[in-house]
Amino acid sequence: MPDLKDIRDRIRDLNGKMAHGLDAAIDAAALESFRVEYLGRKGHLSQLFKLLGDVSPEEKGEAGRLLNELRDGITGAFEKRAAALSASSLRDRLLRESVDVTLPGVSRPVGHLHPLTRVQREIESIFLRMGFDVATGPEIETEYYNFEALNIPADHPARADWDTFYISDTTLLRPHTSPVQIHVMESTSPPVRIICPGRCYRRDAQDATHSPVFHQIELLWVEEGLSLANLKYVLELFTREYFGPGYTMRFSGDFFPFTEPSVQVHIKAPGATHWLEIMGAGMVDPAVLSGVGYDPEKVSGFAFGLGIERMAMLKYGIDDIRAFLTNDLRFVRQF
Ligand code: FA5
Repeated sequence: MPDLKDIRDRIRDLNGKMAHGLDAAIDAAALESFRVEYLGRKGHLSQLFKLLGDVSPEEKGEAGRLLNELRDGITGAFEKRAAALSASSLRDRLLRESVDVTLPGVSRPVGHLHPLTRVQREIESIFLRMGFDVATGPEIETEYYNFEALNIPADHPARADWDTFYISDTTLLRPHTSPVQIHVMESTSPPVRIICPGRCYRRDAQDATHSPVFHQIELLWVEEGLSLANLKYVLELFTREYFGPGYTMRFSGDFFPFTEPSVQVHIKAPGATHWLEIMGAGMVDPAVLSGVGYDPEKVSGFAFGLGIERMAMLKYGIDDIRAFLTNDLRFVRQF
């Protein structure tokens, strides 16, 4: 039967052991083992409390008080240790994760738009201000939209210039943006006032002014009472807005199966000695209008297709179209 002296001895032993145990608990896992060993359901403390049942009634009160004191002592020491450990692990983490704000940063250079994208957006914005909408169409076209609907039947010699990269027997990479005109007219009643920017593909040999892949902007205006004079006026307004003063525009006769009459437009930069062809244009052929269900007796229209690369070359003095595609940063960074 344990007496008060036994209890006191055991309490002293346990206090000593506990001090060592706590010193050894240097991380969260060791601290948890300590908790289980001393304060757990089957731990040292609860073993001691079990002895209380065998202590004589006269000594029980004092023994209970001493055990409660022991429990408070161990719990307090445990909590102090836990708080100290978590503070030091936080300190470790902060030290580990600290950033030296005095080191130079990683600089990310800001990019900018490719000159062709800029020119395309600039041209679009001029026509948007004049009241045109932007429409787009597929780069893989059917022969129908690319040729027949544009008044170019299968045996027409003009087809040879434009039947280029076939995808299947009846579909090809479009050589111009004119098929978009047909898509738009088929689904819209006049008046129609649109521009259609997009990529085009041709079998042209690469030289300073030709590329097998290039960009066009198509324009189409169909309404009652339009004439070649309206086309000329729109073009004059546009070239003045886009190029500014000093550039000269020249019209000359041309042939396109889908316009009648047809013209070619050349521009000469200030001080330049040569003209650069920038677009084909003309009054929409009545056969094209009736093909989409319009009445050519009531409405007329004009259209053009201009080359975006050539517009950029003229404005920025670029003398070789290949510069747009060579990915030479010295070229691109000038814009
Ligand atoms: C056409 O493509 C007609 N569809 C234009 C048109 C539209 C006429 C509506 C009438 C009514 P053309 O083949 O001339 O026409 O090309 C028009 C412009 O595209 C040229 O003036 C030129 O600026 C540009 N272009 C044509 N081929 C190339 C090429 N290989 N590389 C760069 N630009 C080109």
